[in-house]
Amino acid sequence: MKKKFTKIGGATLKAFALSIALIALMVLVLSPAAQATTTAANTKIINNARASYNDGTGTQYTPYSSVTVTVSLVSAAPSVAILSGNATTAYTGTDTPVLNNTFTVTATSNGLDTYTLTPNKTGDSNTTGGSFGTLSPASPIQLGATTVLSYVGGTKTFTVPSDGNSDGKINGIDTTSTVVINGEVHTIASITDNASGTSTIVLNTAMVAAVAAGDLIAEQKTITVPVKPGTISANGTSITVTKTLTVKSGNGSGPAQTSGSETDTWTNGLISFKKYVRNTATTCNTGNSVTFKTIKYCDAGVTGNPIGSGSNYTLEYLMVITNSGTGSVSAAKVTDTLPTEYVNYVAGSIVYYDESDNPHAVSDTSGNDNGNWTSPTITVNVGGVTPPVDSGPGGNIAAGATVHVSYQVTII
Ligand SMILES: [Ca+2]
Ligand SMILES: [Ca+2]
Repeated sequence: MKKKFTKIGGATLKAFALSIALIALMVLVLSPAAQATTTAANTKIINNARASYNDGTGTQYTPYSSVTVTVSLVSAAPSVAILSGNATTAYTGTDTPVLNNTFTVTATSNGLDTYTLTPNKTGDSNTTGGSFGTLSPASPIQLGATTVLSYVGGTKTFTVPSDGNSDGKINGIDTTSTVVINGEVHTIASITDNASGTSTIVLNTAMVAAVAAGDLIAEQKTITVPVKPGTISANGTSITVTKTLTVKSGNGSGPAQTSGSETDTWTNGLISFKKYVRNTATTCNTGNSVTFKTIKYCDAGVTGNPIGSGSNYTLEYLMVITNSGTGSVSAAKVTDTLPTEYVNYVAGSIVYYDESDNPHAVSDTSGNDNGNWTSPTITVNVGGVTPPVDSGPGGNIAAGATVHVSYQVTII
């Protein structure tokens, strides 16, 4: 840590006395082994010098001189760390939901400094453009800092230099502050803020690591950056937004530090839906087909006889619902309206197959399970092992999962 010294006081001195005072001050500056490794801003370095001599007439003189130096604030790049890691949520619409990223910012200046906060979008994908909401707390922020003079009575209590102003804060640190000392995070139990000499800081918890004179007591704050996903470009594909946080000391004119990169992801489900049919008495061989639980269904070329013919009159439909997106879908419901002038629904024939292909019979009555037949429409809530009751919204289908619904009709 560099030091700057500002001369704020002095006197008209005889050359001899002045030289003594300056030599004393130089010793003070040039003997770091005897001094703190870092000195807090606003520390008053008060140096008293006294000369004594005999002017040759036998008269003793002892002129006295004092000079006070105030240590300046030296802005330094803060420490900026990601507190919450990469986050993932399901996209639900333009700029929703917002994901909150948190960062810790820790002072490294030697006193109360003002820091500007700037989130930087370093990349995004599958969106019209991710953006940021208002930071909390808003930029700029202030972080206090001071330095240890000594332990007092254990490992919770420190003396620190007075900041020259008894205002209830020591270089910006008070009982609401979170501070970092030698890498340990602590809260403040109490402070004694004296106008001169030394002040005192008492921690709530004892230090584990050793602390030496000159170690920084640095305030830390947590910054929340709200990240908005923008509007999705391609359904079924995730949105990503990558960002960093840059923090500049010296109210934006001092050294800066930028956090590591953090990527948020908004998943998006996408349902593909396909209906197939088979005649339960024959095997279909036309069009596109799917084999489900060893039975083949087709999307074309299936034939059947009217029920009055006595054979080949039962058709079985199979609906395949696949989530091919990156996120789950919700409120998944299937409805199918039958051409009742040509077919009759086979009572009790609805079966729901869950994501593990396990069958679940669905009663034709409304409100007692996840589906019903209310002529001319079949309604089935789907998703999960036990989808929600059909009087409400449908269920959730996980990314990559497939569910099925089947039912039968006879040809009139
Ligand atoms: Ca103060
Ligand atoms: Ca039912």
